[in-house]
Amino acid sequence: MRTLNLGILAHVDAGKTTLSERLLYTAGAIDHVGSVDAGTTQTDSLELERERGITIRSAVASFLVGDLAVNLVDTPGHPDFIAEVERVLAVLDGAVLVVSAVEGVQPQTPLLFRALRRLGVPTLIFVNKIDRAGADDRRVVEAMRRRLSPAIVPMGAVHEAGGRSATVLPFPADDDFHRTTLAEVLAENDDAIMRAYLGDAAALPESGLRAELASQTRRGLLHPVFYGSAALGVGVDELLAGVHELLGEANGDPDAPVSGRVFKIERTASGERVAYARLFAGTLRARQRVRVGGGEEAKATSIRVFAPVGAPRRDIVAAGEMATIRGLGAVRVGDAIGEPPAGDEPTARFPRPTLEAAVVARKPEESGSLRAALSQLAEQDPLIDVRQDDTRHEISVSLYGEVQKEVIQATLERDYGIGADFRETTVVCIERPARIGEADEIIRAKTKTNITGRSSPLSENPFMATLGLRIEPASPGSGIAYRHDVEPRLIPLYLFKTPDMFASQMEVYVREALAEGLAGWQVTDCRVTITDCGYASPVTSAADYRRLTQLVLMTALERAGTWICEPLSDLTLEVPSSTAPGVVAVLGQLGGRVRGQFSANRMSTVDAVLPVARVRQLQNRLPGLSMGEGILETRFGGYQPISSDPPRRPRTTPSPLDRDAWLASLTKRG
Ligand SMILES: Nc1nc2c(ncn2[C@@H]2O[C@H](COP(=O)(O)OP(=O)(O)OP(=O)(O)O)[C@@H](O)[C@H]2O)c(=O)[nH]1
Ligand SMILES: [Mg+2]
Repeated sequence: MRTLNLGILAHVDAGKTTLSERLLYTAGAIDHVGSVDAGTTQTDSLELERERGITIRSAVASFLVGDLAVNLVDTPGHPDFIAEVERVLAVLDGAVLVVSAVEGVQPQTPLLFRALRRLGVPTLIFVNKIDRAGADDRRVVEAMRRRLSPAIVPMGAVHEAGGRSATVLPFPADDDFHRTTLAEVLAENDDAIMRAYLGDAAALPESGLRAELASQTRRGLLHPVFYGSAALGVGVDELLAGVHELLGEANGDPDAPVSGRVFKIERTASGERVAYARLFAGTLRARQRVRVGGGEEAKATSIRVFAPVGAPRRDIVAAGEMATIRGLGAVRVGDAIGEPPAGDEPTARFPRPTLEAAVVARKPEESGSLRAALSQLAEQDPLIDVRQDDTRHEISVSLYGEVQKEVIQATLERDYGIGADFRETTVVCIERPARIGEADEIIRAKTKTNITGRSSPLSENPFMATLGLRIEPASPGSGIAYRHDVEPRLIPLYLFKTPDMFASQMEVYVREALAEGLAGWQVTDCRVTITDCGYASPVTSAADYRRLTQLVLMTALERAGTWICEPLSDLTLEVPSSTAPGVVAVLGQLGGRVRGQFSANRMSTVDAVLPVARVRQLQNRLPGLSMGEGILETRFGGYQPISSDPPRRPRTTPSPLDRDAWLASLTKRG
């Protein structure tokens, strides 16, 4: 059977879960419609989701439309749970981006749309909530053309928007307006249509336009727009037909070697890990052994394939399908199953968390279990970074925001029986090298004089290899770039097989070494070059290179110096115009910078940048400043150097710059 793995994505509260429920109902997979507000939907199944009426984890449900089995993945929209969406994006064949007809394009909308484009996922748009007061489909389409893409094509017209009698009429095949819009957008990517369009638009055959619409939608070049009300079930039939007609299906060779990806991990009551995976190639049977995450093999003890209701239960998953798999040992979210899927690991490149907070068990004797529980949560969510510092042994977790913090706290309490409190939330800074720094360690020799002309401590190189490294600043947001500049004969091929394998292993070591910089923050936006290399076969081991990378890179970094940079929020404020001067003044006091301001209908919109650390303060003061009418939207806005008294973060391991303590800790850790 043909399968389509379909993601439902949107800004928080646009109606993804309500739409998912309606699609399941309309397709006949469930016989009554649950509601988010009553906590009775299929996809919001966690107790916390039902209580809060908000999606926290992605969830899969299947239905059949025509001959197409659809695995629908409902995702969370709240920015605190963006990590969950990132993983799902890697396993989709198509997506429906939901946009509210009242709120229109919201901050997460362009972010998600761009990620879908980058990953080439064919995307339909559903303009939801046409029944709500204030719904305005035309305004929303204009905003989408401006902020998402001009390549969108409305597939129908809304009548009586803004009330319970709102309906949608699909454009008939011979509707001139629709044909012209469609031909115009299609012509952008198709010369034949362009010629026909310029000559005589009426000469374009309807069937040809429709086929080209499907073809361009599948290639991600164009986005058909459907309208409706998920709550009332209006327009959902048309959307379902669009999914069937316009989106492609999964393809992949079931006879090829197994290749898949894990996009979600759940734990059973007894603590067993259940991996949600999508297969791109091959066929995996229960009790078959398969490589997990590029490492060891594990036996898939049981497999449950996602399939529409009524389909026989199968324990064999084939290319294109999704399944839950048990028995895969220490499997983590994002792991490859079998061969890594072709191409690089797809990442949506969403911003990393910019906040963190220490977590303390209310009963000191539960500190150990708290750490274990948090590590389990981090397995399910690789963007939750759990760390424990080396001196105070305090546990902290990285966070996207307060809602995520509350959810972690409630999960610890309910699922693990651990009462825990979060200390104050602080920001996660980064370090950027300030200048170029170089260092090296020569095998069994005194260290050389470095480029700054000062000599290094004359201590013996404790490792059996030579390594020289240079670190230099690179443009903001560029991450860590790595290259090597050494002759192949200096590379220990008996350890790494090929120069490329040496390079990729060294890159892993470099990233590891840059996890904590001079002030304890992640070092980034830099270029690292290997300038020297040497070994003594057969005593030199890979571990020598790993340790030397830590030592040499930190020494080079110390010479370069670092800028400690704090995260910024780009924000949009909407306030009554009479209160705007007061709001702008407070923005200034908080260290913000206004980038633009305009007023219309007695409301002012202010675009500004503010350090993430001050956003809470602004949020707290906004109601008082704006007569309770202010609306604040924030997005990640990059980093800026902190000029005075930048914060330091306690390290999780001794610094290689404190050579004796560091070497002692290596012996202790083995
Ligand atoms: N009037 C109206 N309300 C809707 C419609 N669709 C959803 N809602 C309401 O909007 C609210 C949010 O709906 P959800 O389906 O939970 O939205 P969501 O996008 O899944 O939200 P998150 O998963 O938390 O991001 C709920 O109160 C729904 O009842 C609609 O078509 N019309
Ligand atoms: Mg939801």
